Amino acid sequence: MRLLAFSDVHHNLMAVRKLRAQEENSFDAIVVAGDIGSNSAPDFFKILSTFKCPILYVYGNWDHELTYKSSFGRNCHLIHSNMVQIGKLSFTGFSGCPTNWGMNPIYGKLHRQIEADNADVIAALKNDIPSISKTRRTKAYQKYIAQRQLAKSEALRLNRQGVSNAMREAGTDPQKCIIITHERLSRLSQELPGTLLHIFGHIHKYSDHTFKGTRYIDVAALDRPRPDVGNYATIEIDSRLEVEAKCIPLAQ
Ligand SMILES: [Mn+2]
Repeated sequence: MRLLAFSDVHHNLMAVRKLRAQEENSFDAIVVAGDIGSNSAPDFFKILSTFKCPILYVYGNWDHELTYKSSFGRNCHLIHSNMVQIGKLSFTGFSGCPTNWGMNPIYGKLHRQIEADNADVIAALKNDIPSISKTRRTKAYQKYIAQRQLAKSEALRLNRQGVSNAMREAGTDPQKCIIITHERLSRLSQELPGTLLHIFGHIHKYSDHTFKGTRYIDVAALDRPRPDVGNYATIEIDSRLEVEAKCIPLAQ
């Protein structure tokens, strides 16, 4: 099993074209750990679709305008608490992150509930422009703001739970499971001990380390390439995990 993994393109389609030109058609799957850039997504997936393998992706905060029903082609699979099986490996994870959950359905549901609970405050903010500063001093307004803040971390908790549930329901062996998210998942060793590999991005650097049997690989340097570090990775998964980090020279 050979994977190509990268993240945080931030509309930089030139980097993706270079990456494509540099690589052979030799992957079993491509993993994209979010922050494609909402408007660039159709072109981005068009380039990647020239690889003849499935593309597994999650959304990040830069993808907040993309719906969870968009289809970028039959080979492209949005990862969102679902399981995708490729060979002997299972892929799961979730889309969106607390920086901006965008259209994440779990966050959307929480958000709608808060809007309904605070309809009076929202109406006062909209309609009563001369006394907006007065509204902002009310307890009801403070409560509304506090609820909106809390919804971000609650969405994270529920999305994490969605991944655990999906793995449990599918009877997935964590040692054959790859978890993809935009932001690194903390406490993974407690919730899903023995997970084979966690691929993520968001913090713009390349890093690769192992903790309690799980390999953590941050592949988020594509938009800010440095010659001394990799900005995408090819990952061989057999009895052991071999990672080759690569760099795209963006200088002309
Ligand atoms: Mn990000």
